[in-house]
Parts: sequence; C-alpha cells; structure tokens
Amino acid sequence: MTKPFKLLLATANFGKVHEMRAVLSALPLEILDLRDLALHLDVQEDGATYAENAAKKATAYTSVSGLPTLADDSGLEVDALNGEPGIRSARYASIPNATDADRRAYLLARLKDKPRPWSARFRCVLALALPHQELAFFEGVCEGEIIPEERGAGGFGYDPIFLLPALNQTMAELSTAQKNALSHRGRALQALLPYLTRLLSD
Ligand code: ITT
Repeated sequence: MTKPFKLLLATANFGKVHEMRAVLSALPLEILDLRDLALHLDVQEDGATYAENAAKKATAYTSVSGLPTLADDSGLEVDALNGEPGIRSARYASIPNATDADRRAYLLARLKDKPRPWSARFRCVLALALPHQELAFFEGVCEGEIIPEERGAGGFGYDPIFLLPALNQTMAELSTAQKNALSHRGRALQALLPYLTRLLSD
C-alpha cells in the first residue's frame, strides 16, 4: 500500500532515525530520512534551548525539502555537573571529530572524583515543521544514573553508561522497542503521535 503523506526525519544521527522509524511506521506516512534525499545541511546548533535547536533543524530542512519535517534535539543532564553536558551533549569532549566513545570517556573523567550515585536524565525535544503552520514541540524526559563502566551494545551515544535503576539495565542493554517504551525520545514520540494522527485524519 502506498502511503500518501511524507515526513522527513531531519537528523544525521541514524540511531535517532532507527528509533523514530520504529514508532512512526505505524502511521499512514511515508518516512524519509536524510539518506533518502542525499541531503545534509550545516545547521548551527547555537540556540539557548533544546527547542531552539530543534526548531532551527526542522526549519532549515523543511525550507530546502518542501516536506513536513521532524527534528530532534536531545541531551544528557548530569546533576553532579550542574546539568552538563545538556544542550552541548553532541559537542562534549575536548578533541575535534570526537566519537560517542570519546564523549563517554570525557564525561566519566569529569565525574571521576564526584560522589556516586551520579543521577542524570536524558531530555528530548521534537520540533515538527509543516508548510504554512507554526512549529509544534513535543518533549520527553527519562531519569537514570551514570555508571563508570560501559554495559550493553545497543543504542548509541551515552546509552552504555546510562543506567535505569529500576531495571538494573543500561539503555544499551535494551531492544529498540524496550528503549522506546521508556526513553526521552520514546516519550516525546508518544506525545507527537496523537497530534500527527489528528493531522492525518483532517
Ligand atoms: P542531529 O543534530 O543531526 O539530530 P546529533 O547526534 O548531533 O544529531 P543532538 O545535537 O541532539 O544530536 O545531540 C545529542 C547528543 O546527545 C549526542 O551526542 C547524542 O549521542 C546524545 N544522545 C541523544 N539521544 C541519546 C540517546 O537516546 N541515547 C544516548 N545518547 C543520546
């Protein structure tokens, strides 16, 4: 069955794409990502909030593609570091071209002398840009704890050192469906679903 409506996922992080597709594929929407359009824009993420950065990404990609566009800005907030890395989570590490592993190592080095537990949360803000409409925003938060040794091979980013104490599993030890059921992004997507469903039925 062909799906009449299109939605572009405006993220270069294909871990995010994988998780978003898993939730959104239930809708009568053709989901495209940046690989499908061979599109990459250099959007400066210099906003003061997740919402501002998500808005910048959604607006830039909808302008160029002409498609309804969903962007995600997210980050990890560690209490012992006064909420760092926060909106700087993607740029957190003092070396150029840092990898996810470099960022995890940098975070653990910053935490080394701080008393445990290292409480933290992931936050995700989704921005939905539709032609001729105001942007709409959806937020999700997931509480947990940073641990000093990596566990699990799933997910991406900070997942191997983000423990969900109630499960005694890290985000990287969960399947995509399990992660989406409780993660910051999964929760933001659950808030988006009824909004998209309503739009599609109008
Ligand atoms: P786009 O801007 O292209 O979407 P990005 O990876 O740069 O991709 P952000 O600017 O939102 O995304 O930065 C988010 C940072 O937080 C980045 O380092 C991610 O690895 C990390 N992060 C976000 N969501 C995460 C998750 O679900 N699990 C682990 N780390 C996550």
